[in-house]
Amino acid sequence: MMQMDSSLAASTQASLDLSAPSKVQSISVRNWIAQCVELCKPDNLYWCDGSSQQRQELYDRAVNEGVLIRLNQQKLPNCYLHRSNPNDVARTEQLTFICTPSEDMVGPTNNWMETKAAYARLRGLFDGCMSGRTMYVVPFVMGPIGCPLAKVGVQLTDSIYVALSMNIMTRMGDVAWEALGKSDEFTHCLHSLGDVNPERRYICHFPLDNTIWSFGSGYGGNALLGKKSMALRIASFLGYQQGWMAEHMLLLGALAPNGEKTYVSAAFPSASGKTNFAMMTPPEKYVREGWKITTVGDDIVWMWVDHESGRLRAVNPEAGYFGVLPGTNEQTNPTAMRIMAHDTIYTNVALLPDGDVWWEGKTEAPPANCIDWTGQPWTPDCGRKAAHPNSRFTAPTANNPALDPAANDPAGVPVSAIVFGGRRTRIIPLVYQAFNWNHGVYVGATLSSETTAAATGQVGVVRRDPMAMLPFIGYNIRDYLVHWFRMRKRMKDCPRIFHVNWFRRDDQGQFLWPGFGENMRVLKWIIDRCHGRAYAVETTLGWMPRARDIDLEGLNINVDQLEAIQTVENNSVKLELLSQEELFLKLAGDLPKEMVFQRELLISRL
Ligand code: OXD
Ligand code: MN
Repeated sequence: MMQMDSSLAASTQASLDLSAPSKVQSISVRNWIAQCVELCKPDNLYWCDGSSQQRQELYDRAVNEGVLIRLNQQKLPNCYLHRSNPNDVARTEQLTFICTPSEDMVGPTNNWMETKAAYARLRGLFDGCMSGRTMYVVPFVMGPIGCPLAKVGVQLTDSIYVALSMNIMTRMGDVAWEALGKSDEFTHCLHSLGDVNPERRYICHFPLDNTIWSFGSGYGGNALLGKKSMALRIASFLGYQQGWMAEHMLLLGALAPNGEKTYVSAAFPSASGKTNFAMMTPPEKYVREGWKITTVGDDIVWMWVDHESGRLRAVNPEAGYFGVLPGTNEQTNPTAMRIMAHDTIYTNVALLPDGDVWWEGKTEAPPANCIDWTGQPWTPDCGRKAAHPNSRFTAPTANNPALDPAANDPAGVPVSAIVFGGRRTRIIPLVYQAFNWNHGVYVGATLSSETTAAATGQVGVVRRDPMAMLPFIGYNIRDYLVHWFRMRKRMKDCPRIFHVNWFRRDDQGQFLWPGFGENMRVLKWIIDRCHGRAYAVETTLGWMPRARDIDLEGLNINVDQLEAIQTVENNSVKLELLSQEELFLKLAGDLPKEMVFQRELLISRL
């Protein structure tokens, strides 16, 4: 850990008032902030308290500094637009590191840097990086206040956009100092935009020090350190040590007409519809019958086993949504459209002449003209996209008209089903259920998906993305998989595990399943399976509904077409098995034995 004398910090920054407000009771936090000031040498310190008055002050300041553009306040009250540096629009997995003394701790799926070497390299970058700038002190809590898993983090950042975004995405401000009290247990998050140069961009995690250092990027997944860095990478490691789970999952509640409530979590890779599924508006017919879907979370869940019931319970550690915009509209996600109608930061979308915003897919017809996400004039025939493919909205969960009543309950909610889903054009059927927990872990571990714009790199390439966690497992995947298998033994009544694929296409490239709200029909089968009600047949892959077990009433799809979506060819499964080889070889001698057995069982079913 970085060791520095805090009195030294005070002397070199003579003009800077370092004195922490009295509400900051933790000596450890005070010393750490002093050390970071000494290193980064900001001109000012700004203590974010989470008040609405201060939030307004920061928005005004961000507008004056040109970091945010105030949008049409009649149409979009308290909404702002941010344009990032064009080189800084997505997570940069190749520049993301787990830093530990030995490489074995991070395994074959992470980039590794040796702890001391990483601190040395980054200290060089952080040295003086905030001179002429303000350092924002952003205390925050991940998890509902009072939840046994809730965790305090403190982020120091020179980005006002990051400070304001953290205010939305986390429980930010004095509430965190209260939760921390005199304790020294907090995640140390140091962040600087630096000169936003990809050559000097590092997102480094030090799980053994409960520390994250992120330099050179302002992009959400790289810079809002409570999210991917703390609530997934650091938390997954803590969960492994302490017997709970941090997962890249949405969490929804399904209220049936008879009052039965079922909670379902689902892991889909980045930008593959978690937000849409978590906020799903069921088809008319279901709404009329009295079905209601409510959101607990759309990106991350923390899950633990309740000792009394032996069941898995879950919370959403976040307090906001950082959702993908292209393709989001009144039809695909009306709830999201309500959520982002006020108190929202839009990033990298187009600006309309009347101060409203636009992105591809928001309306069928594009605007006649606008300013694109880079600030250039745009017309529909100019050959460029108006919004970036990974443009985002950042909005508080409190804006959600369908927020689950238990979304902030520190006791969490019981999880009945875990759904894994990939983006697969071919081979993989619409839905099947794993035979049991261990088979489900194998299904999740071999999850594959076509890559999206959420991370830099080629889009549309099939990659194995175990549990949709490939970029977020903060330790060795071998231990992560073993942890999943072992969790079964902690539970008396474990969730059922399913696999879905909304993205299968026909030979003409047309989607075979309409997706979005119609996914309710698949969810209904999943819920009925959890409660021991729906029929399924045993197949090579798992338990599958017969075509007549999925409700198709009111859909333009007949039983034969549904059968086509559910078809599984043995030859295709063989190809899948071969393409899993890459993952198996990566793990090589470290492969948990259950993975080998499950694979053999699948082969034996062919
Ligand atoms: C996200 C991601 O932003 O997974 O949620 O990249
Ligand atoms: Mn995500």
